[in-house]
This record gives sequence, structure tokens and C-alpha cells, in this order.
Amino acid sequence: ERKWAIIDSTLREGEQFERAHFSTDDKVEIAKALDAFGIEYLEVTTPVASPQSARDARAVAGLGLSTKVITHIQTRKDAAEAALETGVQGIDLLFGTSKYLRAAHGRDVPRIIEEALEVITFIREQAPGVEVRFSAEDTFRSDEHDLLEIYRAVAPYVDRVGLADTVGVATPRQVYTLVREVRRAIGPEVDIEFHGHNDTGGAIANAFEALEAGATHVDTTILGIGERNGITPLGGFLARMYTVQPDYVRSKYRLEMLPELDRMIARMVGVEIPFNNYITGATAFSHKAGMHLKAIYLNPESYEAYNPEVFGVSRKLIVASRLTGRAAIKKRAEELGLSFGEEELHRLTHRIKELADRGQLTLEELDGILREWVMA
Ligand code: HCA
Ligand code: CU
Repeated sequence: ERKWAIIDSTLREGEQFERAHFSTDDKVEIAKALDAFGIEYLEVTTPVASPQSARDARAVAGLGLSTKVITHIQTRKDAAEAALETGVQGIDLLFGTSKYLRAAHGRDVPRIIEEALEVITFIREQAPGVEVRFSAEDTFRSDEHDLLEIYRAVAPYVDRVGLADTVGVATPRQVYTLVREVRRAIGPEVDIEFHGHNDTGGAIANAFEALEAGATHVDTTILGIGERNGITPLGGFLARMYTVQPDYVRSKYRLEMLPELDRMIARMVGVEIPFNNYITGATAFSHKAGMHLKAIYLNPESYEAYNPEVFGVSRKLIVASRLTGRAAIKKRAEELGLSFGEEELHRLTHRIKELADRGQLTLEELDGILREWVMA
């Protein structure tokens, strides 16, 4: 079975979300919740971002969690020094490799490699036990030859290399192909991390393809928060993986805690959980059409990719709509202790559809109609 780990970046990428402004207490609460959930790694904002960021990185690194705490820095010695002072267990380095980012920092490939190795060597000398990852920022808009040259050069000195779909344009096939190429270039020993933005809706599928191609680590944030419209959401990614590796996913994470995590972040950043969110959206397990309801009564799997209870949520049956059916009406009647013959049920259902055509009925209204029908 394929093995992989999650690097949750709610405390780094998530802090780059427009509406996020986490207090130290918020950060500690998030870190502890993710630790309890079973997440393998937490990524926190670089200590050089601001004075408070440095204090917070130290605070989170000092919590003594089972989750490994890593920080995320530009490939620079001063930043690496500051990172080591926080006591983190790992450092994620990044260096822009696309023409856009190279125009901004002005380094060519040999220079990128030289500076990367300098910083990596520095961290290795100072703190041999600290994990090091090197990522090429904007990987999917970078020249493939350049990339492979860079990855090959740094791979022998790091624990992990990263591929980042920084603007969310990579297609699943591109992700699969490039991760395969990188795997071939660096050999089987070094881990591969994927970080995917969601600008074109591919963040979950792309993370999945990365794993299919041999990646070992995926970046997520709770609710997917991050720059612009964010990255691979933790819940959606777990939904994806649960359908493929249910036992593995269940064994690693306390899945029933997911609604708590989503609610916590929604509260802290002041947004609603989207109605159509993976797993925790208000309608994520709502069943409405008569045919769907009928099949759900027999076996919920007929219209569900996975059991909502696994993730601590429940399904919702919308029986009082114009799309309802006889099976749904019969079932509701039974729940109220009422029973109808087939012929009557047929007419009753027709009547309810007629009424629902004029406007959505509430469940109470439906119950009223059923009770009145019996009296009549
Ligand atoms: C950023 C860059 C990053 C880095 C990803 C990585 C991206 O916004 O600072 O280090 O793997 O999307 O490229 O988040
Ligand atoms: Cu990012």
C-alpha cells in the first residue's frame, strides 16, 4: 500500500489568506488540534516575516507535539539562522525557478544551485537532526531541464524536494508526468512533496496525481485557505484519499474531528464554511430526488462516495420537495406511525408534489399534510 504524509500549512500558507490574522493563542489552538487529529507535519510562517512571527514559531515549536513542526523560508542564510533559533524540527526552503520569479531575484541556474547548497550545508552543519526540504517555486511554469538540474544537484543533501503549483495552473497529467520525471532524476531515497494551488479547481486532483506518481508528502490547509483562493483543502484531500485507501486513512487520522477543525478555522478567519464544502458543507450529504431517496433507504452507498459518519457528520434527507417520490413519502409516514395503501400513497404523493410546486414545503408542513390525509 502507498504511504504518504500530510504537511498542514494552515499556519503558513493559511496565514497568507486575505482574512487570516492569527493570534498566538489561535496558532497554539490550531497546532494542538492538528496534532490531536494526527497530522504528521505542521508548517509555520518564517520567523523573519515579523517579530511576532518569530515568537510564534518558537511557541509552536516548543509545544512538544507529536506532529513535527517545520518552518518555511527563502533560501537565505540569515533566514536559516533565524529558523534554527526557533527550535523547529524541519526547514522548508524555496527558491523561485520560473522566468517570472527569476526576473524578480535575478539568479541563473548555477547560481540558484550554489546558493541552495550553501544554505543547505549551513543548516546541516548547525543542526544535523533538522529535516531539510528544497522546493522550486512556480515549478510548473519553470523550464524542465532547469528543474531537473536543480533537483539533481540538491537531492543528495536534503530529505525532501518540493514541487509547487504556485498559481494553480498545472493539470493532473502534468503533475503526474513531472513528479515521475523528478522521481527518476533523484532516485528512490529522497521524499517528494507537492504543494498545489486551487485557482483552476485542480488542487485535490493534482495532489492525488502527485502521490500516484511517487510523491510522499502533500501540503494542505484547513478549509484550503491560502493566497488567493487557496490550496488543497485538508477535508477534500482526505475525502479523495479515503475512497482509495479507507483503512490507511482511518488508521492515521481522527477523521471524526474534521468538522471541529473546519469550524475552528471558519470562526478564526471570519468566514462561513461553504455550503458545498467537502464533507462539512451544509449540503454535502443532502439527498433530494425521489429516486435517490428510494435507493438511499435501501443502501446509503447507492448515492454516497463515503459514509458521512466516518467524518463526524450526518446525511440529510429532503423529503418535502416537488422531486420527492412514493418511497420517501411512505418512509416519512412510517416515521410518524402512519400507513397508506399503495393506491392511496400514489395519490398522496401526487398531491404533495402539486403543493410543493407552489413553493418549497417544510418538513412540518409535509407532516401536517400526511396527518390531515389520514383524518380525511
Ligand atoms: C508562497 C510560495 C508557495 C511555496 C510552496 C512551497 C507556493 O506563497 O510563499 O514551498 O512548496 O505556492 O509556491 O506557497
Ligand atoms: Cu502556496
